[in-house]
Amino acid sequence: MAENTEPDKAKFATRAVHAGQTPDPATGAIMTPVYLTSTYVQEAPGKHKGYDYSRTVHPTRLALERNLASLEGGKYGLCFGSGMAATTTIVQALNSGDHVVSCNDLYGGTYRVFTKVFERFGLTFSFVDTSDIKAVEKAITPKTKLLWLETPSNPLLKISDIKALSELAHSKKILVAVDNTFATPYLQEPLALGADLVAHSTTKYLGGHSDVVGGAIVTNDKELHDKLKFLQNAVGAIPGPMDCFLVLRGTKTLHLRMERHGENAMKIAEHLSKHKEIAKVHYPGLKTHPGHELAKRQMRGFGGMISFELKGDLDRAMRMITKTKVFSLAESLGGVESLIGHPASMTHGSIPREERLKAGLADGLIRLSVGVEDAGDLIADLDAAIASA
Ligand code: P1T
Repeated sequence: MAENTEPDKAKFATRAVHAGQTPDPATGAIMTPVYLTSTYVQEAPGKHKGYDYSRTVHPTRLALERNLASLEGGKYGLCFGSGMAATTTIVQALNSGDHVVSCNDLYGGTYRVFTKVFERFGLTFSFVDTSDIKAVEKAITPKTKLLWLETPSNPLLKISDIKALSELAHSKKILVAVDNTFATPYLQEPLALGADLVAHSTTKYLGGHSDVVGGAIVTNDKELHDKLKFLQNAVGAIPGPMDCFLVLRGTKTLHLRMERHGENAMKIAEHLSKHKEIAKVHYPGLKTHPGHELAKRQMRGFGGMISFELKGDLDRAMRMITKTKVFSLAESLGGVESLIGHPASMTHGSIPREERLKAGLADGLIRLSVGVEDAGDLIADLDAAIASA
């Protein structure tokens, strides 16, 4: 991009394409090179071009870190080898004895790392419905150091009030981290709403093409950044150069893809909500969704994720998800292609059934990651699968 352009003052679409990236100084290559190098030659000990070792700092990763920071409206970005590595690094900044209040509808792997890994190191977690501010207030103890939010949540698309919860948390000196994977920075900017940290699985919409696993954290707080940057280097859960390149290529079209994901999801949610074989539809774009008004306030659009319950028994739901032809039965989300899944046995299988049911995640719940295909084809595919199940 032209040197006189200030990417961070530019609008989202311009930042998506350009932020963090300059033509390669050696060749003029417009695309950020995939620097396949683990180390850098120094003129004298400690005298180098800013790069000493690739776990610590890497040029392709740095471009992605700057790009994601810009998209989230943050000063500092840090990239990781997976979304779980990003989440883990945030929790690693806490100490044994600290308490975390977390949403109770969240990615199963996040629940698993909190309870099966970090509880062994003396951290404690309370899982509550964070769309209810009073429930959060009640769960806070003098030891609470972090409020962990997913909004919209996975898989029930619950909406939590980032601004109000940040005010509550900050009044008690508690940090707020928002997993913004479902919304993406195009639809929601948690830092502007008061959160301290944004976490991502870049595997999903940021990468956008189901060809990479990655994670990221963005913050405006220098002290927090320094702590997390130390952990990124000390623990070493970094992404490889090719993975960084793929996510960087993905973010260039994030705004375009999110518009289509949202348009398609809205049409499908409306269709399903009128369908006589459907018992329940969870989509924040529907006026009947309890978080609809809040989602309208804190998001630019409602995103591409939907979950629903079919009428009838679990077997019918399990049959239906194997009958689609355009939607593929698979874990993950956020790619250009549509996916269908069964959270209770797939993405959320690591949450005990009792906990799942308490959070409202029914055994028969079906989750859709709506892609960017033709909406009519997607609706016809779902209708045919429901009819044949
Ligand atoms: O898979 P990984 O890149 O490590 O990201 C973990 C993660 C974190 N946060 C949210 C909200 C997520 O949905 C995920 C991963 N989720 C799936 C694989 C899934 O199908 O829900």
